[in-house]
Amino acid sequence: MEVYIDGKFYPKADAKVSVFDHGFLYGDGIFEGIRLYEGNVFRLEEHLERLEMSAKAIMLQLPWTRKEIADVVCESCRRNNLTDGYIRLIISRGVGDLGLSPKTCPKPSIICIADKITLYPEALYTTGMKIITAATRRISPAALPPMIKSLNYLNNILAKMEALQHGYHECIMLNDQGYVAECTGDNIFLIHKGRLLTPASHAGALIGITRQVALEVAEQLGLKLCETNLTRYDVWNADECFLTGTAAEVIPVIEVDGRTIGSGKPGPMTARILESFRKKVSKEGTRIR
Ligand code: PXG
Repeated sequence: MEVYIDGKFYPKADAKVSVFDHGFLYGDGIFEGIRLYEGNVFRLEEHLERLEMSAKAIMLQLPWTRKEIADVVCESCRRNNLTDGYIRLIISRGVGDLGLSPKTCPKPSIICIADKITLYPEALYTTGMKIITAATRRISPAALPPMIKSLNYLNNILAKMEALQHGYHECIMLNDQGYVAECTGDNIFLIHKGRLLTPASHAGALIGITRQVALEVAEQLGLKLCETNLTRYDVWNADECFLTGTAAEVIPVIEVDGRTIGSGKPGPMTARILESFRKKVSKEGTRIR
């Protein structure tokens, strides 16, 4: 495997960054997780647009055009002979002095890792997943807007550890007001009485690329879309529940906090959304070759 760092490809063992990189020292940077399906990069434009918005939010001037970044992504896939894979695109503030100020970092670094990822065991996509609510709250937008896909994942990692400690793969994170925000690396959706419900971004949800796809296909399936505040009560009493993410794709949830969701089996609408999602990823995208 070869990793792209600032204009060159390095073998995995030699793909290293400086300990003075502020991405490492302070988590000062942003990233995207992108999928490659059948030789096509899924929703590349959307990912790059979100990257640009994250960059703007942290006042990081990207010294590359969108086209140049897109080329880095595609070239990383070709270099590694990938047809299907997972791409981690990272922009860090770059090398600087000790001290928080980004002013000591003259140029940002760009890193692209093209590899494979499996987030949850394959069986869970057919049996459905059981999750719990974490005590750790999603960071408030007043502290750090959760829409920024930053290199600061400690908030989510603390929640993820709670899930794992209790024997679960994933957990719901509530926002500081107690409304459902999202899971640690996935957005959450409910289906109730013919409506598709999901927290709005201001409730603490990342504006997920897969979330957008789920909204599109649900609308095509005739569901009414509703971005609204959701409580745990709403989740427990939903007909169906599923999570979306670039790595997770669309995964059914059958139990939350010990409460069975719907029939206790992956729901029929969830199955149709998953099916439409799979069709979309196999025919859309930016060709790498
Ligand atoms: N919420 C959070 C906090 C995320 O980090 C999502 C929602 C889903 O967004 P997308 O755009 O992917 O539909 C994410 C994305 C990983 C991993 O390594 C995590 C994500 C994406 C890819 C890999 O666990 N999170």
